[in-house]
Amino acid sequence: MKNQAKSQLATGAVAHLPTSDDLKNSIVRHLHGTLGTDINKASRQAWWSATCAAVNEYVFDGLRNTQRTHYEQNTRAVHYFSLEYLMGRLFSNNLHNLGAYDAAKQALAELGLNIADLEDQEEDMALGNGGLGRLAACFIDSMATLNYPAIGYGIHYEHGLFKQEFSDGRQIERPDSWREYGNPWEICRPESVQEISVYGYVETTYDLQGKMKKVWHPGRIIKGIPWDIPVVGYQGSSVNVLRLWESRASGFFNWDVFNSGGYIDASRENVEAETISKVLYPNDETDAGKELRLIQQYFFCSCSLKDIIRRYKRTYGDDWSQFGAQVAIQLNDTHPAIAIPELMRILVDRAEMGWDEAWNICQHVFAYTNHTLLPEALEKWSVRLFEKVLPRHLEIIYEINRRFLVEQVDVLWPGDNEKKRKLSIIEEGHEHMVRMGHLSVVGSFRVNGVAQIHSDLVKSDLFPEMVALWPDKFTNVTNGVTPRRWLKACNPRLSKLLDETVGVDWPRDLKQLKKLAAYADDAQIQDAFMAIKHQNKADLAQTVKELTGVSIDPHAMFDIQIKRLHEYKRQHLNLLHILALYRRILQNPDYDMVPRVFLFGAKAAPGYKLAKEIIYAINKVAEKINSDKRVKNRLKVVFMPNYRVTLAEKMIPAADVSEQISTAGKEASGTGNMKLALNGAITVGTLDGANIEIAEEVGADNISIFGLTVDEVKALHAKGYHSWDYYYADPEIKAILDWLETDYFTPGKPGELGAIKRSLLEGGDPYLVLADFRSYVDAHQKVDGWYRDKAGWAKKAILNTASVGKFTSDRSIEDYVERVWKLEACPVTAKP
Ligand code: GPW
Repeated sequence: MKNQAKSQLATGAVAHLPTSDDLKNSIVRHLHGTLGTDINKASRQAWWSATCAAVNEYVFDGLRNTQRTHYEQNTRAVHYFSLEYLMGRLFSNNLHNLGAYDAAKQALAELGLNIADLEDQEEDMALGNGGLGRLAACFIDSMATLNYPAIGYGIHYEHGLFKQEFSDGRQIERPDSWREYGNPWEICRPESVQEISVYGYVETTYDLQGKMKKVWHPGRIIKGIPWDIPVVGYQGSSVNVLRLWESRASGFFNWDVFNSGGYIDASRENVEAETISKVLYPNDETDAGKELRLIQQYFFCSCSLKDIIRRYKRTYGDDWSQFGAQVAIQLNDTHPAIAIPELMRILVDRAEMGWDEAWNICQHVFAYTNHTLLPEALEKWSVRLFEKVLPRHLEIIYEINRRFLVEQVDVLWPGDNEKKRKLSIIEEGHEHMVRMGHLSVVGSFRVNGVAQIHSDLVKSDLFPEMVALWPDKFTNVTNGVTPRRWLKACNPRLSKLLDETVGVDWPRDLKQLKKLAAYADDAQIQDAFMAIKHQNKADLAQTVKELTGVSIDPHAMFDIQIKRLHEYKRQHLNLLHILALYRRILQNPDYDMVPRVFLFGAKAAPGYKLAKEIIYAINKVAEKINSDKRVKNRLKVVFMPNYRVTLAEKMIPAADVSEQISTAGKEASGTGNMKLALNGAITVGTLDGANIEIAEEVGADNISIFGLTVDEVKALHAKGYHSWDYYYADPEIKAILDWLETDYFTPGKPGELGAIKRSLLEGGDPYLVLADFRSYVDAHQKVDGWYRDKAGWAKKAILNTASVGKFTSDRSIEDYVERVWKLEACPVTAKP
């Protein structure tokens, strides 16, 4: 009853938040009227669908009120363009944000159902690879919560990120068919269909006044159909929209072929058109350079721009003067950068606007977030491919570049061809390439990195000349994570303790957690905090048993590394440490260490050979260690299969130690680091990305920092790094690497795990694993010592939770609003 009374208090877009009786009635009504079944024979799937339909009555109510308010207020809005949205499940998230989770739990209990069982009916919506896609999901949650008029635009992939299985320790990819049995959270909007063009050629024509005009004769026309996913702000504040485009063959285009007997050709064209939104590219931080990927990027950018323009014209007709004031577009990395020449094309070719006026509009609309400095992730498209797929856009890019080089570069550095070569949007080499990062900087009014050190490096190392041209263009917005999903929903036990100690406002005002610091030495709170951690660990142990068959002891220290598999993230450094501990145990049966469970979760891009070898090596080492009686449970190693948002929600609340061990300068920010610290894990980390800011917030006593700094990494590379020196100088390193090459972990098959050693020695160890090894082992030794002091550890864990309020995505969004978007919040009230 208390919960019911509380949920009624919320105000915002949703007029009446549901009580458990409301939900119960509605669920049964939907079971009958929507699912065509009844309570005696309904499957779990049917119950889940009926419950979602019941929840949607409130969600859609909020959606209507929000859209009406935005239309009436005619507010400036931000349009978030992203190829990826890693949403995870929406059922419990929507319930929590509606303030109706407890009501639903009760309603379902009264119907004889367990809410957790229903939650497990839902597939993850995995339309993203990792951090970049999950950031987009956190941001749209925060924008709705803070009442900012915002739309997320992206692609409605039929298949999201592949599912991962292990076969004899090796990664196998299986297709993800998240929508096979429908998706209750999306609404198809056929009335807002768009058409876009690709391929073809450009004709130069002249009108009667002799004015030149470019006419693009496309080779293909493709339809984009929008699916809207409501994004429920916390306590039902606003309900915004994530609009995802699905590609279809354009009907009329195929009709002739069809009628002339070309049924097969016509259906082939259908297949090709529908291929565009068929599958998410599984490469994280690598530029595949594939034709279909460029078409995906253009497809959703063009559909989205036309959608924005259609909405704008409803109010302003052909008066473009307010476009820059009404529309902000945030480019999530360079993946949607093609939107810049596309808007130029629409303005210049279609609206017949002069170039300068059109360019002025673009430069008031676009802002660009850079998420990486890794050279292999900086997108480049070959001019040849561009010419084939988007011939008119290539011409426009050439003109943008010509003017940039003449009007900007040559003015600041007259006659300096080296500067022009370096700054040109077109890279000259044996194959000419379009540099999408350069295009994004030139076409945007603001450029930001995602953590302070990363933003500094964007300026100093990536685009120093651009900074000289436009010093005020560059800024920082440190990433954040939504505390609704990453604390309130995933860690209900800790959330309850927080409600009781710091009050109930922390989910929308995370700085409130600071009040918890006053209890860091309080024995009762320490016990409560650690009891919660223990329960979460026991729950995870159960999941581990079910998924892998491995038994782990919740009394052991849980040491967790969860993130995509990448050399720069250095999962193999973690593995070398595990091998060092194992070897010490074998050499000294009484080796004294705090029992530890090392848990990994990571997918490797299907074509990333070494990443897959690292997964294989961890699995093989795990097998050996977990079955070795001599270890006496001091060590366990578990690689969780199919790491995804839903698994993260189970692992993060159970972590004692958070592994954030990238080579300094390589991880732009990281966001898992924030989630783990928020849930009371202690970080073992390098001074990289947001780790630096986490260390500032939690203080040196509550984090274990190791390794070379960014400056030291640069200095080492400058003087020449020789990984062999570490191999010969450090007997433990030598022994471990040699061990990996024997058949100890792969009986009868020596050399099976040799790839890691080869990359670290012959390969030159590009990410300085061996250089950081010793200091990494020491950082863990320190953590081992800390853990032996129960009260001391509890204090550190509590202070981590208490100190990381800065890393809410609400703060990131407020930073964007202030430094980039200049938006006004638009509170929504429900129509009575
Ligand atoms: F290469 N990030 C990611 F910059 O998850 F585009 N995928 C990507 O393709 C790229 C970046 C890209 C990540 C960064 O690695 C991580 O450090 C950062 O926290 C995250 O983006 C969100 O900013």
